[in-house]
Amino acid sequence: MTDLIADPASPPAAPAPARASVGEARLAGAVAAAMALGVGELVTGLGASSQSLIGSVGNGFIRQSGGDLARTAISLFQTADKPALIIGIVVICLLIGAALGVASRRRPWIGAVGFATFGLIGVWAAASDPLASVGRATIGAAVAVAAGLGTLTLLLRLAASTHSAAAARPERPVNPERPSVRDTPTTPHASRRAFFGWTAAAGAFAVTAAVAGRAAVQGTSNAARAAIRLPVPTKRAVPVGAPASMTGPGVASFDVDGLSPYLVPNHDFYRIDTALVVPNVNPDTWSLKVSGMVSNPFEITFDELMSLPQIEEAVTLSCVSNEVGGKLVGNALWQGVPLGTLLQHAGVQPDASQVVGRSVDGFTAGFPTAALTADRTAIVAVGMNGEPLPVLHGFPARLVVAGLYGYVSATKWLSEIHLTTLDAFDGYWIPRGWSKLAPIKTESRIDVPRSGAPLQAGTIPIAGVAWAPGPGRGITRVEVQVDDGPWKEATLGAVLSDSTWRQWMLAWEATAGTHTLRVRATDGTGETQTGDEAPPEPDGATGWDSRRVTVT
Ligand SMILES: Nc1nc2c(c(=O)[nH]1)N[C@H]1C(S)=C(S)[C@@H](COP(=O)(O)O)O[C@H]1N2
Ligand SMILES: [Mo]
Repeated sequence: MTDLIADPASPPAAPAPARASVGEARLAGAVAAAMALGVGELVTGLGASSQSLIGSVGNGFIRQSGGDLARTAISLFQTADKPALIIGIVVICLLIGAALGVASRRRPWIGAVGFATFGLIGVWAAASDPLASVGRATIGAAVAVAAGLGTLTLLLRLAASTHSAAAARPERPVNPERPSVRDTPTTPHASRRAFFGWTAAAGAFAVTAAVAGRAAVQGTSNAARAAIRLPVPTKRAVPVGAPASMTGPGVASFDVDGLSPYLVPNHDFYRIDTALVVPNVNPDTWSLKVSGMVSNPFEITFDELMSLPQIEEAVTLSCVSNEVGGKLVGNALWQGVPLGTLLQHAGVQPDASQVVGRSVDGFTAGFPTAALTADRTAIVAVGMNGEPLPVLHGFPARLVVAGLYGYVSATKWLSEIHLTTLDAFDGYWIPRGWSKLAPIKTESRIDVPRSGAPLQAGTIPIAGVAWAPGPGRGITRVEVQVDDGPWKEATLGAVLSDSTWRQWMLAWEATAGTHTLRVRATDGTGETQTGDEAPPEPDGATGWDSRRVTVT
């Protein structure tokens, strides 16, 4: 029986090691994940890599879900959706971090494996992201993993020391007359404070690192952009003595409140692209290749491109996913080198039938060489409305081809112009269900009266824009119908070329009641816009824009 009695000389069973509570471990893990993300942004940003790890992961994510995105509109990744996706990725990372923190309380190796996996996913995503450099991503991921794991280990230890201090408390001598003695760093109160203090500091550092990393990247292209002076074009889009509505962005031909200006200011211009993180291109290291089925493939620097004669033209750009009455269309002055100049220099082989623009981010858009007739404006643009291209609109250079939807022609952040055949290559959106040939359809839109606006009987302007950009097209007639009345011809604004939209206006003698307004346009070939309704997919929406208004 004696052997059942503990030998008083043997050491007592070791007490369970003090651990962070589940809540503390969760917090520590989330902050450690934030630290990894923030440091990753900082390292990739200081490396002046134009892609961040988070951006690469997001792009990889989009690629992986490509099948599902096939059925969604090109407008899916409009400006508003991008922050949502980035925030989603960050939140998921923080949640996984929190779970890793909890698991690491007992098994620290789980945290190590988890963070290393994070890093590998970042490198894997970068490897298939044309914007990212795998070398920089690897360094960034390694430093990020180290920072994340280090943060997790330190915070878990700090939290654990809280509890060991708590456990130790009853044994510690307490001097009731001098309670402040307990306020040493090993007391539970102080070490809890230390834990939360360090947690907050780590979180703040992580956010600062991320912001600084992105700012470093954007600073490079913003500074380069600010230093650019556009050369005087050999041909200006705005003739001397042109009406005020054409000489600058933001002005309309008709004095109607709410009517779209003839030239849309850059900051109001619609933006569509697949880029989760906008490519920040440094023009000093950027170059443009002309390659493929050409007799003289070549590559030019930004300075060389800028030294070639430039033209300026007004061209209306439209997105194929624009719904009838939608806002994914705009008109601007584009300045740059005619695409023909570069193609002539390259010597396009007679068998080539497709021009493919490739972006630094891997996006591609292709259209038939046959579209490049002498009367079609096609520019490698470096300027928009008199300024260097905004970063969002393709800095330092993009393609603008009059009359073709953006997804087949208007490659932003252009890096290569590749000549091939129509059969040999499909641009980005083609396998995703969109038409290979995509001329912009004749469309018209009512801007005013706005729906829901209070209207009073009397003369009310109905006004908007209509477009059928392209050689031999342009808008020649716009008609408005009120209820089931006759189609009435609207007055047309002036245009700079057949490549732009046209403002229109009709003074309506409105009577009290609810009315339906409709608009339709006719292009330069005499063809009137169809009233048959079709969705944007696969080659552009059709139908008449209409609006119900109530007049009192
Ligand atoms: N690199 C790149 N260029 C791109 C795209 C893109 O996703 N990536 N989208 C195209 C589409 S679908 C349209 S409608 C136009 C829009 O140009 P904007 O954003 O300047 O209006 O850009 C085109 N160029
Ligand atoms: Mo588009």
